[in-house]
Amino acid sequence: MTYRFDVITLFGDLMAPYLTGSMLGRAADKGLIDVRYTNPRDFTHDVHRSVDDAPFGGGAGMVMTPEPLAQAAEHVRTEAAPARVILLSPSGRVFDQTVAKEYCELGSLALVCGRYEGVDERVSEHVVDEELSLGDYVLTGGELGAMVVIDAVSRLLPGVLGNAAGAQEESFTDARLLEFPQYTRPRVWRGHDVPDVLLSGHHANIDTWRQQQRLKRTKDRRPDLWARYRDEQ
Ligand code: 4G3
Repeated sequence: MTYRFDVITLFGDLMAPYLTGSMLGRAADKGLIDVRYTNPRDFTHDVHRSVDDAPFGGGAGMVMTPEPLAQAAEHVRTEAAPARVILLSPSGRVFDQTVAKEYCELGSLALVCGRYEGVDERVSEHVVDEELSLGDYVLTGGELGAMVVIDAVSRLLPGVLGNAAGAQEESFTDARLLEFPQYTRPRVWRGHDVPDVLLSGHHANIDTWRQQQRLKRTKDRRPDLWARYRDEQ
C-alpha cells in the first residue's frame, strides 16, 4: 500500500526538500509513498571516505568506485527488499510513461545515482538490475532523474492526485499520443477565444474533437511517436 522508494545518493539533503514539498510531500504525509536515502559515503572505510577515483586508461575526471555503491545497494536490499534496483545512466533504457506504469505496479524501487564522469561498469553488471536513462543528455548526477521517476510513478498511485482512482484511468490518456490542448477561464483572453466545441456542452463532440487533436498534434510534432502508434494499431 505504501510505495517505497530508496535513493542511493551522495546528495539526499538536496533531494529531500523538493520531495517533501508540494504534491509528493502530501503523498508522503498520507502514507502513500515513503522515500528513503542511503549515502554511499557511509559505506566507505578509508580515512578520506572516498567514493571516486581516477579512470583506468586515463582521461579527465573521476569515476565512482564500485564498493561503496555495492554496499549501499546491499544495505537497501536487506532493509527494504526493493522490487528492482535501477541505475540512472545515459546508457540505459529510456524512461517513458509505459515504464512509469510498469514501475507503478512494482510497489517499491531503489534508484542508484552516480556523480562525476560516470560509474564503474561493474556496478551496472553486478549490483543493479537495470540501467535507466531519462533521455539523450548528460547531467552532473542521477539525482534529477531519480526525482523524475519518483514523481512520474507517484502521480499514478491511487490517492496521490485529486481523484481517488489515480491517474491510471488511462482509457482517455493513451500514453502513446500527445495530450489534447486544455483551456480554462477567461473564455476570451487578449482577444483569443476558446474553441467553440468545448463550450457546447456536447460531450460526445468534445471527446471526438479531443481525440482528433491528439492524433493531429502527434502526427505534426512527434513523428517518432506517430510511427509507433500506427505500428501498434
Ligand atoms: C554517467 C543519468 C553519468 C554514468 C545520469 C551516471 C544523465 C542521465 C552519470 C552514470 C547522468 C540520464 C550521472 N546523466 N540521461 N549523470 O538519465 O551511471
